[in-house]
Amino acid sequence: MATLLRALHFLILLYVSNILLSFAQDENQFIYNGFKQAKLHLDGTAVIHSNGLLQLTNISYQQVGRAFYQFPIKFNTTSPTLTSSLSFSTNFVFAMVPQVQNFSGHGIAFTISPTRDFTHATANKYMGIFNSSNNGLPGNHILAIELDTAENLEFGDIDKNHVGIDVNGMKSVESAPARYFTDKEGKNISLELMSGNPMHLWIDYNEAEKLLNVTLAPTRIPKPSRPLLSRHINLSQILLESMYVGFSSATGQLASYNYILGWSFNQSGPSQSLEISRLPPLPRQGKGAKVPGPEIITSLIAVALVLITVTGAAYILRRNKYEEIREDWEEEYGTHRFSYKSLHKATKGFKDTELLGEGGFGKVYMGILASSNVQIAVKRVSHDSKQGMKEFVAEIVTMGKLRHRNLVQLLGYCRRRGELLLVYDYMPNGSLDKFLFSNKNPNLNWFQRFRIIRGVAAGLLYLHEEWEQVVLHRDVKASNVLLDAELNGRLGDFGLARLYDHGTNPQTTHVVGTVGYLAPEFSRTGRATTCSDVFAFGAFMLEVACGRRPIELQAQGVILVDWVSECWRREAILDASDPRLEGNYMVEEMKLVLKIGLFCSHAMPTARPSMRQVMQLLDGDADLPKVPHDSAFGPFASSESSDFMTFPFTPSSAPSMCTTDSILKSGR
Ligand SMILES: *[C@@H]1O[C@H](CO)[C@@H](O)[C@H](O)[C@H]1NC(C)=O
Ligand SMILES: *[C@@H]1O[C@H](CO)[C@@H](O)[C@H](O)[C@H]1NC(C)=O
Ligand SMILES: *[C@@H]1O[C@H](CO)[C@@H](O)[C@H](O)[C@H]1NC(C)=O
Ligand SMILES: *[C@@H]1O[C@H](CO)[C@@H](O)[C@H](O)[C@H]1NC(C)=O
Ligand SMILES: CC(=O)N[C@H]1CO[C@H](CO)[C@@H](O)[C@@H]1O
Repeated sequence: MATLLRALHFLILLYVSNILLSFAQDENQFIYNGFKQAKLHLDGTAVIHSNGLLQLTNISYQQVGRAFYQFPIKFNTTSPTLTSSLSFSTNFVFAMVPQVQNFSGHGIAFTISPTRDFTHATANKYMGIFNSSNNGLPGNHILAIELDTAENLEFGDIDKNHVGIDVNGMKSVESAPARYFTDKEGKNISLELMSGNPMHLWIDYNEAEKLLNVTLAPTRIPKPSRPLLSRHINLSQILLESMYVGFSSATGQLASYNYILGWSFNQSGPSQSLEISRLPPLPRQGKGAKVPGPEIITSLIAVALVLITVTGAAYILRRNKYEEIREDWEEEYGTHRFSYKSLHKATKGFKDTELLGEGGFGKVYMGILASSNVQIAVKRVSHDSKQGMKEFVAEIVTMGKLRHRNLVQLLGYCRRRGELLLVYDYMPNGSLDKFLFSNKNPNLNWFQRFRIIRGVAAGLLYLHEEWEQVVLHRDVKASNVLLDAELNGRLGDFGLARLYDHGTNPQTTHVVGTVGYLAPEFSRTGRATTCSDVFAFGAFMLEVACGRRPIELQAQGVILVDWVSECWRREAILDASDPRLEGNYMVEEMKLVLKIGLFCSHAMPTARPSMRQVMQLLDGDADLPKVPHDSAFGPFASSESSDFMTFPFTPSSAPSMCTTDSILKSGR
């Protein structure tokens, strides 16, 4: 009897709560913890899975998926009898799972629009809400909050991981890189929208303040106290009386699975909080297919049991092959982490035929990522010590953020026992030294060489001065300069030398670098600075101009700097130029390069120019100082041999500064 009563009690409760639920879902307030019975209008690639997960896009290219609340919402009414206002508050949980790490679709836009009919809108960068002819027109009456994972320079995008407020077009009126503020730590923490992890977004507009706030956070923490974006905006000029609210998401040349897990909306007060634990789970990564029905599941389980037994044995045998190390602290680096399996596949199992070369740090293989056909170069670096790995990986991720036309882009990494794999953009024309010193490749003409020197100088200047932290290269040399399809010079391997600083005993000075490029003070102290990079850059310039290595061991140890300064002293500096150019060069440029090369090779670190000065000299924005022909240059020139010149470029009151890198000190 008691059981019966309890059951009845339960049924009544269920009934009442259902009534309350449907009551709550009136037209200007609703909450969906999963979309099982949601009143949504879907179009394009959008589907609702049987577990209630709303999927906007799959990985097909150039597609749009949209989901809008079925009923229009009253916003901007002039009728005094209606209380509808412009204020609204909404929050939702979304997830974007890339098809391939680092490569994504165009993101998701929360959209308020006068119509649900977007037949004329296009995919790709217009996110399924605008097209090339109506983008930016005030007649659109559209407000969108974009979670943008592609960088479109024409829309002034700041990066490929930002949140923006869009009014009537894709050019955001305000945007910020994805991040959230923690009160506990009192700082902003970056988020990777395309990490595949669920994230929470709140959008609040208050009519009285005319303030639109957008707040982002991971789902495990409550709403941060400070919004990511806070913008004064007069919505009465944008929103019409009857508006639809919903989501639009688009793919382009690259795609991702974009999901909404739950959504809450309210026009009269703050939107209700979602119950994170009740939200539908995401499918296992990469599996976007619908969940099959129960009959199929039963037979699948039977088949699976057999398969598990059979493959179990095979798996154990194969496990070693793809084994890798992952630790908890790596989780935040989601998209920078490549699986060993994908790299193994891309390089055909690190086959010798895919070997591009072998550098000081390990072998480099060429590969093609199976899922995206993107060409990559994979460097296998052996690394035994566990100590310092965390800092090093943090640095790799930081290096991945460095972006410059003249740097080889680092895409990500993977770790295994005893080795580290670094994934870079593939450079079709290989390294510069192959062109300079092999007879197989066509020789580079002076125009190409000068452009490469200028490019590498720009890349190094970016590392030293233009990025937010000082990054030292530590191993500038011709074999670390790679050539892209247009034969632009790009610096590779930046910062890698630090790997050997971590985990080694700080007492033993462990000199990493290449003989002939090492600044004298660095050989003595083992301390790298911007000045020691400039020294190596000088050796590199001379190498390119003269077509000779900095130290030629065959020719009885000829030291290139000494030889060039010898030519300089004889007032015949052009004698040092590469004979293979056969005199086909701009005399002024050749002289300039050789002289700057000498200045950079000065024995005294602060007497060398900075990379900014080098750049100004190369661009003709500054003139070379007049220096007597008997000046002492080169790492072995002693200060007594003649009047010791400091680089007269800087006023003597402000000598060049030698800075060491700050990457570790200031954290990520
Ligand atoms: C863009 O969309 C508008 C409707 O908003 C439509 O009239 C126009 O033809 C479309 N233009 C293109 C190029 O598709
Ligand atoms: C928006 O954020 C500001 C600053 O934190 C706050 O003062 C304001 O009340 C917020 N407005 C809404 C509608 O949440
Ligand atoms: C954190 O981000 C907010 C909003 O993007 C910005 O206004 C603020 O200056 C940042 N605070 C810190 C400490 O970086
Ligand atoms: C906002 O726009 C409406 C309509 O154009 C105008 O009447 C109102 O004065 C504006 N409010 C502010 C604060 O600019
Ligand atoms: C000089 C040279 O080898 N250039 C090649 C650089 O790479 C592009 C793209 O692979 C080739 O088309 C060029 O021939």
